[in-house]
Amino acid sequence: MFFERRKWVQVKKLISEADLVLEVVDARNPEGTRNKEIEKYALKSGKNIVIVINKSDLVPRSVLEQWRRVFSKEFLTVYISARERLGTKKLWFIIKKVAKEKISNKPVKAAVVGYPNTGKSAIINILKGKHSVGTSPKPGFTKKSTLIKASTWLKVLDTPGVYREKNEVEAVFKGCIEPEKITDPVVSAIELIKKLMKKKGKVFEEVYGVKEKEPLKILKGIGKIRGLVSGRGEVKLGEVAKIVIRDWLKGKIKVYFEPRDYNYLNREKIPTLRRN
Ligand SMILES: Nc1nc2c(ncn2[C@@H]2O[C@H](COP(=O)(O)OP(=O)(O)OP(=O)(O)O)[C@@H](O)[C@H]2O)c(=O)[nH]1
Ligand SMILES: [Mg+2]
Repeated sequence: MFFERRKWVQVKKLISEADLVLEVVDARNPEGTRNKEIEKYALKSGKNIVIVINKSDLVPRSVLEQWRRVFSKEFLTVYISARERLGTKKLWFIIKKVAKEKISNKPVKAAVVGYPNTGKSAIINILKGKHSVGTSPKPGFTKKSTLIKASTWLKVLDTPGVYREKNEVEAVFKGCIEPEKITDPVVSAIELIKKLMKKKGKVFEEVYGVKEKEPLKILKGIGKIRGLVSGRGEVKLGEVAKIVIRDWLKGKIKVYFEPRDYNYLNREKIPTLRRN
């Protein structure tokens, strides 16, 4: 298993202290970046969950609607783009709706949780209306929690990203690790290329201008185009692999996954944890 135990302990504690949970997922792979363990924990602790599909600027609206529909069978779901500031009114509306269930005079505290790099801190900033917590293309950027007053009735809690994956390859695919910290970038990049090509065969030709179809040849091709070649004429594969992984993280490689990729359309019944 591939995860960071210390952050899990920290985030679970933060959830238990919050009134509701905003689970942020990446629009390019909403199911893959859903953290079902966190969802179960939040439900067990009696917290309502709202799924926030972020980075919706990278995905067509029809696909976002499909995701919203399937997720809505379990939790209230909204799609937004923190970068483009799209959907923020809807987000406020949904938070208000869920927060109303909390009858108290104190402001409601919403924990913003989810996989690394999904845009949790960016969402905190748009709810606050100004830059108040740091954001970064490096996954794992937020290390400590920060409580921000977003309005008279709402406090939002920024938390470190948490994931649990079976290996480094999966963690790279889901954008959990910063490229510099990957132990075997070439293996991860090759597997990433395979997955992305399966979804969109010509994506590497589109992004880098390489016509090759084999992952290793694609890496070599990119290396040659970018001039990442050693004195002896060998492509610096490790460096090229990190470039590809970084470009995937940043949304430069435009591939997204749909509910049918997760067999959602063939599922008779989506496991219902609880409706909000
Ligand atoms: N395209 C796009 N990029 C976004 C959006 N929101 C955030 N980003 C980018 O995604 C990267 C990660 O954003 P953060 O807000 O730092 O993500 P985080 O979830 O707080 O990440 P950790 O702190 O590492 O867990 C940054 O480079 C943001 O600029 C969005 O709506 N669209
Ligand atoms: Mg953050």
